[in-house]
This record gives sequence, C-alpha cells and structure tokens, in this order.
Amino acid sequence: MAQQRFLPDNQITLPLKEIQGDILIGLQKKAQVFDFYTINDAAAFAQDLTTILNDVTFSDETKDREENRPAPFMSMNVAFSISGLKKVRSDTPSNGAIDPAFVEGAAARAGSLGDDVIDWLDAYKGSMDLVVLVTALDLASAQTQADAFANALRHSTTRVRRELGLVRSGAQAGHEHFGFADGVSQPGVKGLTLPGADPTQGWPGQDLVDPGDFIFGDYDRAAGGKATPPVSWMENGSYMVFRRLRQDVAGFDAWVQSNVGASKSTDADQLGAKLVGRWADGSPLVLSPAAADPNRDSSHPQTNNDFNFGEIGPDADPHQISCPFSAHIRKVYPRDDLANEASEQRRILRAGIPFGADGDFDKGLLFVCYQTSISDKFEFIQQNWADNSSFIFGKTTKQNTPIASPGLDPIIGQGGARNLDQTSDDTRPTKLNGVPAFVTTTGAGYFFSPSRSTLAAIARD
Ligand code: N7H
Repeated sequence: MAQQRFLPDNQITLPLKEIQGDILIGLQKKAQVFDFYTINDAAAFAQDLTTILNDVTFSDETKDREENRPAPFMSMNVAFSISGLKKVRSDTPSNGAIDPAFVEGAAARAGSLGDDVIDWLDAYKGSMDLVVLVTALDLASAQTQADAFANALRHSTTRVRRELGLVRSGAQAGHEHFGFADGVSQPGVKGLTLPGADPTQGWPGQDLVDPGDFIFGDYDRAAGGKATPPVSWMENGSYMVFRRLRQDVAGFDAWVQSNVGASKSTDADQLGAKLVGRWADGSPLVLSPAAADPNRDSSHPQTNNDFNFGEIGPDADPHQISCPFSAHIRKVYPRDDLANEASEQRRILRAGIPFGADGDFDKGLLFVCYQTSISDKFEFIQQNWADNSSFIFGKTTKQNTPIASPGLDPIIGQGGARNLDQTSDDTRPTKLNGVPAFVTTTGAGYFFSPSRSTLAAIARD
C-alpha cells in the first residue's frame, strides 16, 4: 500500500496504544499465520493469555514501523468470535445491544451473502472462539512464532485450523492472484491521517472517514459526537471479518482471453481491467481508459485515487464509457455514483493477504476487514451492492437508455445470474452472459478485536 502519512503525534486524537495494530494501520507483513482455536476452559485461558499479552501489537507500534520503515518483524493480534467472547466475558450481550451479524456468526449468515456452505472447509462450519494473527518476514518465522503462542495457549485451547498467508514475490509483488495490484485504495481516518491540500482528504481522493466507523467509542457520524460503545469494554475495539476466498486464476485467465471480442475490448488485459475497474498496475480505468498508465500505477498515491465515477469532475464516467458500472471497485466503493454520505458510511479498512502458491489449485485471498458494524458495512457491501445485479441504480447509456441490470460484481458477486451489461453506447450493445464465478468462499469468521485494557481484564479474570 502507498505509504501512509500521519498527523504529528500531538494532533493524533486516537488512543493508539489501546487499539490493536491490524485495525487502523495494518500489521506489517510478508507472511501471516491465522490460527483458529476453541477455548475449552475460560479460567485456564485467562492464565494462558497473561503469558502472551505483552506480545500483542498495538497501533502505536504499527505506526512507528510504518513511519520508520524497518523490515516488517513479528507482530501478533487476537480476536474473539461471539462464542469466544461469551466464554471470556460473562457480560457479553447476546442480542439487541450488539451487531446481529456478529451475534449470529459468519456460518449462520453465509446463505444471505450468497455463499454455498458446501464449499466451506469443515473447520469453518464448526465452533471457533478465537483467532491469533501472526505476521513476519517469511512463513517459517511466522509459523515458529505462531507455534510458540499455540504452546502458551495449550492448557486452555484446541487449535482447529491454521491458514498461511504469503504475499507474492518478484514481478507479482504487491499483486493478488489474478495479477492486480492490491492495497491501492484505503480510506483515511480523521484524527490519524495527515490531511492534504484538501482538508477532507489525505492523499488526493482519499476521503477522511470518521474513526467511529472502525473503532468503538470514537467520533461517529450517527452519534454526532463521541459514540457510546455497545458495552463499555468494547471501547477501542473493532469487528474483524475474515473470509477465505479461493480464486480460479486459470478460469479467469481463460475467460478474459476468450471474451475479448464479445466485450469489445482491445485485449484480455483491458477486459480484466473492466472487471476490476483498475489495470493490473493499479491505474484506474476512469483516468486511463485505453491503457495502463505508469504515472498512475499503485505507487502514485497523488493520482491513483483522485477520480470520481458519477457526474463530478472532468474524468467522471456517468455512462460507463471508461469503467463498467459492475466493475469491482465501482460496486464496492461507488464514490459519487451515490450521494457522498451513502458511499462513505460503508467504508471498511481492508487487511487481507494472498494464500497459496502460483501452481496450486487452492489459492486466493485471506480477506480481512475492520468496521464497527458488520451488518451495515461488510455485509451491506456484499449483499446490497456486489450481489445485487441492479446496483448501481438509475444509470443510462449515453443515449439515455436505462441500464436496469449492470450485473453482479464479476469478482466477488454471488447468488444470482452472472450477466454483465457493459453497454455505454446504444449502437454498440455489450452484454456478457453467464460469466463464471472466479471466486469461491471456502470459509469465514466474524470476530471482535478488543482493546489493550479489555484484553488485560480478560487475562486477569
Ligand atoms: Fe476487493 N481484485 O484483485 O480484483 N479489490 N477483492 N474486495 N476491494 C480491490 O484498491 C479483489 C473483496 C474492496 O476504494 C482492488 O486495493 C479480489 C471483498 C474495496 O476504490 C482489487 C477479491 C470486498 C476496495 C481487488 C476481493 C472487497 C477493493 C483494487 C477476492 C468486500 C477498495 C486495489 C478474492 C466486500 C475500492 C485496491 C476503492 C479493491 C480485488 C475481495 C472490497 C484489485 C480478487 C470480499 C472496498
């Protein structure tokens, strides 16, 4: 990701020492272990947790590493599912007060997101109380360290699943498995991100979002001030969504190759870019419709997010002439295709990592995102936007013919007919029917990442 720029320390309003490091800034990583556990004995767990508490990485440390750019060394975070929280905090509300998606859990919500649980690995269908995230420079070090934490937790837990994430290397460094630059766009956070010339933005086009969208107890748009967390000990915590998304890279490559003509694209690279909304190097289609632009690639935060989709600005694209309405980045962050508030209130902070190697069948993305409401943010984006073929609503061709059904998000959309209407000009109708699903959900979990004080209280109990 483009290097983040922070406010001077004396202007930072967020309690960084309290907030786990993966949430706002992201654990620095080349490799990551996700260890999932059940907790067998709450009292013994409180003891075990004491022995690893000092190893948890908080946001003051991730900020320091980000600014001083040392090699990413070992980091660790912990988060609990609803069943885990109930074991370690007897005052966990079971309904009403906290997010219904979190209370029901990822497995119960799978159907409503279009997942077919047949594709889920067994471990994700069973009980998971806890996830321990460990990041390092390489997989061997991350696993050695994760083994040490597993050993420390051995009196109270059973490990039910381990996932191994590894960034790609060589020419594919910084790219996910379909070959596209990842980590190009992330919201800025008020009270943390350094504003640019436009005080409402960090890097150009990077809107600054209320911290209450990601952290409980901080300024929140709905509360119009400092928001009361659902329960006091959730302050400075965040919900973590985890999704194990398998990518059919061979299928993706074959399909873009064989649909160049039908999509009226110049080549397979352009059709791939139309599915994502960016070229493989991260340059946005709206700004560079004909070819990838090295001046706007993923290393150019001054330009690679400085665009709109709807009506505003010289580069806007109200009739999908440059970027299809169904393109992944247009579906999941519609920018000014919606009124500002409607788009900004759904922002999430993403922190995923690829899994699997190039030759493997089972490879993809270990998707992670943070937010203060799973129902209103991650699930809303997936259900109401990505899985909704009518979204973006009310759009037309340049001759004003309504486009009633732009189609599902071709990358992550599921649960409906996979037809794309990419027509921008009535004289060149472009419809692609039966686009294969290139991404399959093979497991998921909803977790809560508590503050330093709450972790310490759990360890003392
Ligand atoms: Fe996406 N991809 O490679 O095609 N995503 N995503 N995503 N995604 C983004 O900005 C991808 C997934 C978001 O601010 C880029 O980092 C793949 C889920 C959001 O303009 C690329 C998978 C959800 C953004 C990909 C996947 C999202 C975003 C552009 C699954 C949430 C920022 C580079 C295997 C429901 C949009 C970048 C913005 C960007 C891909 C999953 C959401 C290349 C392969 C499940 C909010």
